[in-house]
Amino acid sequence: MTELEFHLHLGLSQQAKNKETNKHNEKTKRMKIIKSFTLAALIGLLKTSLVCQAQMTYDAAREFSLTDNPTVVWSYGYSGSFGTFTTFPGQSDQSSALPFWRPDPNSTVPTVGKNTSGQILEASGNIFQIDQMVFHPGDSVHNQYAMVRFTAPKTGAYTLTARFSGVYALDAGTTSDVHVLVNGVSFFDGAVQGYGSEVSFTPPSSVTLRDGDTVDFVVGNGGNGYWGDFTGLAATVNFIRPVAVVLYPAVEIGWNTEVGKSYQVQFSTTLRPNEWTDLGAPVPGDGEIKYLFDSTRGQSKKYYRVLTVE
Ligand SMILES: [Ca+2]
Repeated sequence: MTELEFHLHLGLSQQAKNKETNKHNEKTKRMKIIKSFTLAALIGLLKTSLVCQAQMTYDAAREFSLTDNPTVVWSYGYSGSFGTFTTFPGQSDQSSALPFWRPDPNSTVPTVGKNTSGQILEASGNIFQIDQMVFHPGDSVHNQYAMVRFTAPKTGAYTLTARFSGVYALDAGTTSDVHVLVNGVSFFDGAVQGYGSEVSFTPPSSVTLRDGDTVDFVVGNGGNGYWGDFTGLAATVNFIRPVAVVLYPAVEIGWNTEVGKSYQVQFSTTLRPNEWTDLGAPVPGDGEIKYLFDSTRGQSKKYYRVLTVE
């Protein structure tokens, strides 16, 4: 293989992406006309939809379930690897005043639970407020995170709030690391240090989620051991409006070809020598320019090259 042409860097700002998209649309007038009709039709649907769509607030503590996991938009789980999620398999102690979800009947942590006793509970140095939702990371052997997951029931614009608080009142109190992830990628990172310590997060603008996208509320052990790391969680996710049209910039790669030669397009997100991946199958040359489309949705940087395959 020999490298034929170019590297195309897609580390574009949203404004630059829009500019590129506009250029592309100008070149493809026929497509633009079709898109205009499509958008007009969708905007009509959006107006109709807005009349029927009411704002919906989902509250993790209010909707906590001891019996169902997942329950509507919420699920309870854990992770030994940051960004992944395993649903608690179903064990919960429903006879306790402070019932929890757990990985198995023999484990106490990681866990997610709620004080449903109707009174403030004090246990093993923890002070659980009435109706407070709490979670606790796993032990020092497994270093697991405890997680509460919101799964978007429909595509739209959402706002969200998260407040994490220290629950363990002895010694140094709760010492945990807390996070909000969107589709497994960190959106907020913070730390709770001490009983009553609070860390809050509210994004400055709405977040667009598609049907099935996830928002995870996560607690870890803070890097200093898991003992006494019960952390309170108050989390709400608010559906505020539907998004009928979502446009993402993509890339179209074109290159000159020769008869008798074959061409392989590859992409990389790192530019490291061994981290190139084939984009589709080799393309036989015929003397004309060949084109290939690729999605860049969700990727801040993507590089391309075209190789001749002898
Ligand atoms: Ca800790």
